[in-house]
Amino acid sequence: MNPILTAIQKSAIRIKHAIDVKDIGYSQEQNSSGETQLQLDIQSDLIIEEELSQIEGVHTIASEEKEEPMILNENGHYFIAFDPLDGSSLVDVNLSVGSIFGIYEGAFTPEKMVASCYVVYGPRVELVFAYEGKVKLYLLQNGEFEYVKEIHLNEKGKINAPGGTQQCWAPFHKTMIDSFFARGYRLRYSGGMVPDLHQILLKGGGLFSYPGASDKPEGKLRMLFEVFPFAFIFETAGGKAVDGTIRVLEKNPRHVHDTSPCFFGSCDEINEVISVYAGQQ
Ligand code: AHM
Ligand code: MG
Repeated sequence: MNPILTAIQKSAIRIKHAIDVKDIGYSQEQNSSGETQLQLDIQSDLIIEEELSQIEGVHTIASEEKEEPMILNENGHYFIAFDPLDGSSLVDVNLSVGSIFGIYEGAFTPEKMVASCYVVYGPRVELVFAYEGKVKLYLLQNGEFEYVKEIHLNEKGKINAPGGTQQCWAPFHKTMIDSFFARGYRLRYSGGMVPDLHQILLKGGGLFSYPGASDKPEGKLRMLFEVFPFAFIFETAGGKAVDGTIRVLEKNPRHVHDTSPCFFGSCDEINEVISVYAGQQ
């Protein structure tokens, strides 16, 4: 697992550099020297592909930026699914973005998941890695990721991060979200899944939701690239991740880009989601 973590760290340093220097959103095709400029998310995808290609143990990669999985080494046994730059449209307005990784042994199915990781590119670059029952936070300092601490969720938090288009929510979903606010939960939603979930993890708990709604019955977030990695991290940190009814890690996408409604949080809030959604069946 160490070589994979090292490859992710190297990718993160290169992606951070690309975010810092690129004028994405202003020039799309060519830079001043006439070189083709790749969109930042494509560039991030290529960086990660390049770094993971150098690790012998990696069998297959799947990326939000690639239509189909790509076999790197038939003799490897790790399968890695990643969203190279989640929330990339937020770079133009200088909000935080992230990279997300799910690491599997033998196949892209949640029961084969062995580790998961994300990187937040914010005022600081931080990396969170869940493996062998622990969730660890690292901070990029002087070109290296230094271990900071373990992350544990409390039973209950104070943050409410409700995703999706409100006018398309089911009425019972709106009532549930409103009732959290009525009990003092504070709105924290940037539109970047990585910083929004990072905040809930570091502040001890709360609720992030991206429900199925009339405009997107299966939600927006992709199981392999966004939902499973965070579900693994939340469960390892002592929280829960469900689709409203069942653990998201009990679902199996039929296609690599399939989405699912999702709710991440501490146990108290997620138990409430399950009971509200059960009342609607
Ligand atoms: P992306 O993969 O195209 O960047 O979209 C994913 C992002 C998530 O980071 C975030 O939680 C969600 O889209 C926000 O969606 P919305 O603007 O509908 O609330
Ligand atoms: Mg994404």
